[in-house]
Amino acid sequence: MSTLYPQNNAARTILDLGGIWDFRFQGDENWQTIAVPASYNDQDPDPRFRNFAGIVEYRRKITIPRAWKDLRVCLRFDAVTHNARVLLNGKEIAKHRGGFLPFEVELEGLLGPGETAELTVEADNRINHSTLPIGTEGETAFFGSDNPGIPSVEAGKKFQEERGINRPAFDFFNYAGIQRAVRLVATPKQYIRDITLVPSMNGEVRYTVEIEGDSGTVQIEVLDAEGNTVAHGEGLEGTLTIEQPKLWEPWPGTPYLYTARIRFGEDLYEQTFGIREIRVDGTRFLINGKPFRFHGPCKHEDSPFRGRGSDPCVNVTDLHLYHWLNANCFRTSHYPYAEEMYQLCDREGIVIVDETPAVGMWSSENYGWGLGEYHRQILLDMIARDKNHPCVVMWSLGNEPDTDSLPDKAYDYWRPLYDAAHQADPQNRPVTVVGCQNRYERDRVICSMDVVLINRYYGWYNLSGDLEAAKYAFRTELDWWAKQGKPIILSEYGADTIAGFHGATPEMFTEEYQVAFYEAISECLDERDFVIGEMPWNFADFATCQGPMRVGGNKKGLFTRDRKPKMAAHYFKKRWAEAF
Ligand code: BDP
Repeated sequence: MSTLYPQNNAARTILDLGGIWDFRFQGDENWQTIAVPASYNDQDPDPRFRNFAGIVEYRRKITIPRAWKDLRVCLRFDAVTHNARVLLNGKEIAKHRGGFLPFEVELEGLLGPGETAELTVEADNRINHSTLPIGTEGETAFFGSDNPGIPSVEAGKKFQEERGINRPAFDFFNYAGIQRAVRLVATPKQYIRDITLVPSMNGEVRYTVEIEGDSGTVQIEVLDAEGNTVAHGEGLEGTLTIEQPKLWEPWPGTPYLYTARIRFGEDLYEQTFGIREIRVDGTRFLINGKPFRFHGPCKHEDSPFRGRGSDPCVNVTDLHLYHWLNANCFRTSHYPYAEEMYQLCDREGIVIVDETPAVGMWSSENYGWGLGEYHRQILLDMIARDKNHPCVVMWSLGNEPDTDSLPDKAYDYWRPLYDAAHQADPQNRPVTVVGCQNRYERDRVICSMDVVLINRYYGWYNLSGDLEAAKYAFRTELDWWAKQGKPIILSEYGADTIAGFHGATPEMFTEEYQVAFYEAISECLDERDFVIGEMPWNFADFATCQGPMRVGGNKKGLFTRDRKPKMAAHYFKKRWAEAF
């Protein structure tokens, strides 16, 4: 479903419903206070907030302004994690599956101008074999401490299950709730439903507009950054021409943005876009015909207090730290981020690899769980949401699936998704899926992608602490990739590092080891032309579920969770300053 990002303009009005809502665990009697948008998990010290698996309820009153007469009114949720049910005065009005993409519901016939109703949102944080990301159902958790087969431990697991437990098959805290904005949006009754823009470097912009209603023809006008009209057209689709177009260039170039102003009857929508072309040519990744090298750490949506909750201050601070680092990109590991982050990256010139929430598929059994159709739908919704952003240069179908145990089965699962992404994307961006450290020579999926993205932990999870052996092993693998003729991005590599923990001898967990680790891997990367990118894991320390491998979360950040640089951040700041 495509739902245009809410906009306040001469024709449209937004009423933001952020603030303090009522909250309770379903089944409880009493309500308490909770902030929206934010994950609920860190807003109360009661362990239930961290450990609960099930449905929580949010409640508040909403009123449609009397002035919104003769308008179409929608309730728009940017993301409710993971599954949502929306009720108005106790009556279900919408349901949504998946925790990282928007949905909306029209209020026509449900609530009129001047009327007030009680809005309830049920958010279900349960993860299992039918959700993306995946939760385990009894099998040994990847980051857990369960020893399979020991009767007493098995009994303990059963005890947990009877009481309801979430076991993530992924390495980030399962934050949940209303994590992004909720808004009432008013548009004219006959309205613009969707806009698709496909710009070319020669200044031609193909456009398609979808409308609801028949109140006249569509008018489209393109404005440059100074507000001058530089092209205009008419009709539901066509091609506009901008003379002497200014290109959208990744940082440190100028990410020049145009605005397409679309009018239809009483309605108006302004869609920003950038002119840039993406192409994979042999082992090169070209942006506007120029070879582009990706260098920037992967991220999470993760910060103190808010958990995964969207916050413009955190987003701006993070991107300014990307500039400070001389980084030019990130991957939205491991789910689509809040829309405001993409808008910001459009403006800041930070390039994005946009990833679905298909993470935790590390067993070949996943292919028997019937996830394919749901996965496809999420992928299409993500592309529909993000298709016009110049910052998005590649789609990632998912992170670290099993692709080498049953290579043909894996191929049959991933290939149709690859094709679907190409078909759905009007700009036909390159498509990838991020590979885990595996028997790469058996794999048919990863090497068939447009760009090969591989996560490698030589010197950390394997050959731990021995960087000479790590280099030798990594070079052995790179020799193999050299023969495949593909562009390669090292899409994760890193070492857990306790900020302030030092050693004259660089041993694991010290800041010195993190730097030595990155120096060693850089050495191998710098020898190979076909390596077109490096994305250290991770930008900042982040929250995970509890487990014997995690001391207060994942500590592979270049920054601490409160965004203080470790020594490795300074290492990359210097390395990347020389990389342009
Ligand atoms: C990779 C995963 C990532 C983890 C990372 C780690 O893609 O989500 O956080 O390992 O272990 O396998 O730090």
